[in-house]
Amino acid sequence: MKRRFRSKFAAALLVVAGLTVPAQAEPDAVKLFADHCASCHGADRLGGQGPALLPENLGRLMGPRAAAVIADGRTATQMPGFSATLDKDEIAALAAFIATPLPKMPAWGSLEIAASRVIHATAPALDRPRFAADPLNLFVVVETGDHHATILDGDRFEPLARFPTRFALHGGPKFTPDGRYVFFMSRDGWVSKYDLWSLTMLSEVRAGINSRNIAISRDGKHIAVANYLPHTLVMLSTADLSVEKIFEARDKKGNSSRVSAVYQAPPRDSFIAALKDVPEIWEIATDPNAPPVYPGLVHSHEKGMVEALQSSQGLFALRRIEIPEPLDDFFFDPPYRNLVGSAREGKAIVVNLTVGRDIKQLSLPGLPHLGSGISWTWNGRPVMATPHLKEGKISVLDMQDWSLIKAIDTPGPGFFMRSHENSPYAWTDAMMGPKKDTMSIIDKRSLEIVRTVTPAPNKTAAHVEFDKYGRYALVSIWENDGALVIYDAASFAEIKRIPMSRPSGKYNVWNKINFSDGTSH
Ligand code: DHE
Repeated sequence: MKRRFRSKFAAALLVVAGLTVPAQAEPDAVKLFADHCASCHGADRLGGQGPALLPENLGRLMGPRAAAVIADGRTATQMPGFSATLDKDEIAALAAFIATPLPKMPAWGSLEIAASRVIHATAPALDRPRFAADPLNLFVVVETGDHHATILDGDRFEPLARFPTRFALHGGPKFTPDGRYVFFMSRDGWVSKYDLWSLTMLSEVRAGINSRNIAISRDGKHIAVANYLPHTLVMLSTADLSVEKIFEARDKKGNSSRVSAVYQAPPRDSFIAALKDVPEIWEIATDPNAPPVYPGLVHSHEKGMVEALQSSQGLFALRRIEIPEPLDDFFFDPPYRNLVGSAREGKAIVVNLTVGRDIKQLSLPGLPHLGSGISWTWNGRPVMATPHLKEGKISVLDMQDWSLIKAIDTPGPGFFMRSHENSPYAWTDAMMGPKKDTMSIIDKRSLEIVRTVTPAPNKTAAHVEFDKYGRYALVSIWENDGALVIYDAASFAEIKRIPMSRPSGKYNVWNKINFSDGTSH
């Protein structure tokens, strides 16, 4: 800063003296990046010890926010601040540079994925965990403030382990059906396998450049990774994170698409994938004995011709479900017969997976966040409820005819919603609005808000998860100096508060492996 001020002052003196001023050179962002950033973030900006610096991966961390991180660094990470080394214009040039897409996206296929694999340890042969706590009532807490995860004993609420994770984990971690192993995914495409019984990080692989989420197969043998960059759906073996298959995401006409998410459909023994840019939903068999499906004709860009794809059967057989328009953010009914997906302009579409077509259009304004929906039985009818990202309400829908039963007004637009089979209450936040510090508790019988709690005034409260028995509700205070607040789920009294660094989500092993109706899947 001082350096630039001095040079501007000198330039002004030259003008006063009637001499010409050489034009002030713009900072050379490419050189600045090579000198100061490349050693950690990779010369190609695809990441290294630090995360990838691409607009697709940075999300909201762009412009002034990126400049602030470059200037001041990031607490509890190895990112130093550069305000003493670089002036304001140089920092602004770097922030603009990392917000510019790469001219050409590099290949990220099976060779690159395989080459990225890191084996940290081998899983020890154990017939039970190395700790006394109930392994099925553990919570995995993702702390995105300083990129760590905590393993919490769900009976005593004492941490058993805390370890660093990859930068910016997103989506729920996924568990093997026995609850022993958990898999995390970062927005940079890293998939990490952790052994909950020995509390050890085992292995990691980079399955994409910009990834969305992961799903695990019913038998726990395969992980699917949904990618925005490149446009692929990657199948990995859960045993050693090796690549089993890569699907290039193209519709029947050959149009390429980002894959916005992938989910496990346990009763169907399949993965269901949402394609962001084309009007298809994919179902991929995870049953080695799946019957044949006929994907039909596909335009092949590589060969410049239309070709008939072979029918496929067995493991990873691909079924294309054609829909009127691309759908995102899915909610599945408990038997996984229907899904509801968000379309544009306040519309949601119900797709019947058995017949493979759309069966109903719903008007759901206010941007419903269907992926956070939960279901229960109300007056003998199966219902689902979803928060809205742009309106302070919860929509409760009848899952037989998909009519709106009630729109419950809440203190503000929210992101997450949770309950448990053993609890009559559902909890939801208002984190997208001014009342971001409140959590509303809804009685699932009366469909009324019966209590609003404020865990920490003026601090964002979000994301609830119940313990295995539905006795306690764990709420996050979503700040870097945040906490996990444990409530008695019946009396709503606070039981305990554990300091944590922006605990973005917490996941109970039992609820996850049993696909509880009250939690995300
Ligand atoms: Fe998420 C889950 C998509 C932004 C925190 N988010 C999911 C899932 C999807 C999704 C498809 C389900 C995946 C799964 O668990 O397997 N999220 C999106 C978006 O499209 C969106 C709106 C934009 C984006 O940038 O991707 C988005 N999500 C966010 C955030 O800004 C949040 C609040 C902060 C963050 O860490 O990125 C956020 N998303 C989460 C969390 C879950 C999640 C904590 C897991 C919830 C759960 O309980 O399972």
